[in-house]
Amino acid sequence: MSAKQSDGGLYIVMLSVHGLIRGHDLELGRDPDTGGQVTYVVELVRALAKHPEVGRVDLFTRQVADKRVGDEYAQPEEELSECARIVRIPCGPRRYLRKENLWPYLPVFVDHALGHFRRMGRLPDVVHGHYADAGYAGSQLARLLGVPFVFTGHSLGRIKRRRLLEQGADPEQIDRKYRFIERIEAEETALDTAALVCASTRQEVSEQYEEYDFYRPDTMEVIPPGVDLSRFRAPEENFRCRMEGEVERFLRDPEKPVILAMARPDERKNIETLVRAYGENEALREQANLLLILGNREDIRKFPAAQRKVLFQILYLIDYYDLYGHVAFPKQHDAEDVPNIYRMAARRRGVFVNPAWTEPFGLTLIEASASGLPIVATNDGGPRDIIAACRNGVLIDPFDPDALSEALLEAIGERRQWETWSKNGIKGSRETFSWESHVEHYLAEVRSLVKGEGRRGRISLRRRSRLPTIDRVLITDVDNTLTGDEEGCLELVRLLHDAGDYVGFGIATGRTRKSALKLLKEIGAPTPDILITSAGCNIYYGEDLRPDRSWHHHIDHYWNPDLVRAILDELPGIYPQKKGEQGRYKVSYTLDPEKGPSLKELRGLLRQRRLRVKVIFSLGMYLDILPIRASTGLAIRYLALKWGLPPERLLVAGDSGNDEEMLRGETLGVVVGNYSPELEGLRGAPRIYFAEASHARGIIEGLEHYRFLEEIVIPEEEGDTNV
Ligand code: UDP
Ligand code: LCN
Repeated sequence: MSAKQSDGGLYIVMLSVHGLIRGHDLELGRDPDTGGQVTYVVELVRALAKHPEVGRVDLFTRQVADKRVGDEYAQPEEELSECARIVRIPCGPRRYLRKENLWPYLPVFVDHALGHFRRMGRLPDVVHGHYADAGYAGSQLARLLGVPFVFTGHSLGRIKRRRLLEQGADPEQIDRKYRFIERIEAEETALDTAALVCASTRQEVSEQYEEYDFYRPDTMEVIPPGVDLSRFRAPEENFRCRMEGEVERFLRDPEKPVILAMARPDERKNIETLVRAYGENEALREQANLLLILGNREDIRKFPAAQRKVLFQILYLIDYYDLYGHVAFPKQHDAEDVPNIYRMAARRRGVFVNPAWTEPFGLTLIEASASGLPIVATNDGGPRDIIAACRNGVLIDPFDPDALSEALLEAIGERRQWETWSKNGIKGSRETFSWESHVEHYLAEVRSLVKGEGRRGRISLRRRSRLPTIDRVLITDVDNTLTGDEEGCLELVRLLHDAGDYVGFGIATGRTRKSALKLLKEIGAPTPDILITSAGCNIYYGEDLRPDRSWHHHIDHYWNPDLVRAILDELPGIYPQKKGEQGRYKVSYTLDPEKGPSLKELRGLLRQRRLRVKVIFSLGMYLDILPIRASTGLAIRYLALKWGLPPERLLVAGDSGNDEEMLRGETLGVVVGNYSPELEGLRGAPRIYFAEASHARGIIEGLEHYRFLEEIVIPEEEGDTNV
């Protein structure tokens, strides 16, 4: 194929939420969130955009407006090429936040992304999320839009957590610091949703994803990343560059071979062990200088604690071992210097070292290889595959400083071997790690997904006009939100009635239609304009309760209730609920936890039979199996898309854990005063109002808080002032 299929070609949306992403001079290493993943997504997007089959690639990232970072990170759009761009999506406060603090804002990101598609009038053919945070956001988007989801983990929470625990870390402390619970849960959701998981190494599939409940090796493909060969190449004979002077001022004998390490200042990169090994080995100090490139710094004291700790420790060790004259630790470098730094080290017959505790891939290693620099690297995922493919170095145990020194001495000490490794790296990196071959492999997979899924169950963006007079809707849970205070409920009904036809009344409940309607009648509430039942399985409209058939069509995808029943009916300790509790999209049981299988076993059994379902266990006994795409949160977003209602015209009220998903996001949330403790985590989340009053009076208080029945006012949102 030659000409670009701009309109007809594939439309791919990549999501990479955290860190600082722009189209030029990437600030890699500036902070722990701006490293290999940022290089990877930007290079992948550019490479995909060159392919004739691809019509458009958008890279969605977080919009940041903060005087501590460049203005371009606030720009809503940035062109990367004719058919690729960065789209910056609001996600909570405008200021720059580290990735661990983004969790409460991801639903907001999802709502804004949906708004973007609505404005564009076009849906992507595939959504691809990178890392746990975009894995979660992307799963939500893909489930709702009905398009295939692709996931790349980059680095996995369970593995990092295990490594930290092996080193004696305190579980509670690390869970708090790294937010492992949210991260791992998001990774599980992403794996559950993904039609394709792109791994960078074989080990990632066989040893890392394997630790996850939703491990499905048949969805996983090893597609190693590439290296930009137009930037990284071997040095010419008399090569010199700007950085030479920068480095020479640190060193007594600058022409000695260089041991180069380049990494984000992150404790996982284990640069501390490298400096100790170097400091303690006299032969090494004699034979080589050490060059450390650990991002850029001005005033270390202004860095976040984790980064500060790493940098102070390195400076301390340089002083402790008195490495002055032997170690170069430049304060600044820019993107253009990076290829030159490798070349500078290659010209001095040096070695690149990466002693990280774990390294999912390690782009620096293929950059170094392509520059003709042999490598010494940790015996883990990426380095294993890279050294197997390039035969240009040694693997080491990152916890053994003596082995590290030995390997470094070997790499620089033997001239012939150095030559061989250098040549092998240049050749091997070209043959095995190119973005062009990555893209070919990737598109072969994506093509079959898009073809396989077709347009079945895809959401249509055409706006309907069946809710002609309604321009805002209150959607509330029933049990204990609308019910519990009869008089309050009647007062709310009166208020809505008096407000007129432009305010819609919606219900979202786990109950079936029949039982919800019966209860509404008992408490004197009118038939709702919109009724969402069975935890998001059904949507009905108006007095005559017309079902939304396209929603059914959408969630029907992957749904096979007969097979669910055939599997579960056989098991001990599980008993089907009454007929009235069963629905076309709800298979319900009571489960005796003493006699029956655990939830993990249950999920495993369903997965083995290739079922993609939601398993919900509540009140210690009720077990509901629902279609994977059914949820009240997604049903509400579907309504917003379908009827063209912006999220701020939807006020959502609830009281308990199963309302959490629908409360989050850009809609206006109200948690009534009698809420159950599991909603405590919503405090501080954007657009969530905790009412003082309970039950229906709490809803009334929420309506007043947002002036929902008048001109809607959203109280000032946290963080907007810090621009
Ligand atoms: N990098 C850089 N300057 C630094 C540290 C890293 O430019 O001070 C770049 C490096 O060239 C590579 C990326 O950041 O492109 C790091 O990727 P890698 O996969 O090695 O590690 P990650 O940061 O993803 O853990
Ligand atoms: C994250 C990492 O830690 C690296 O090992 C990878 O190279 C990078 O992401 C890109 O996938």
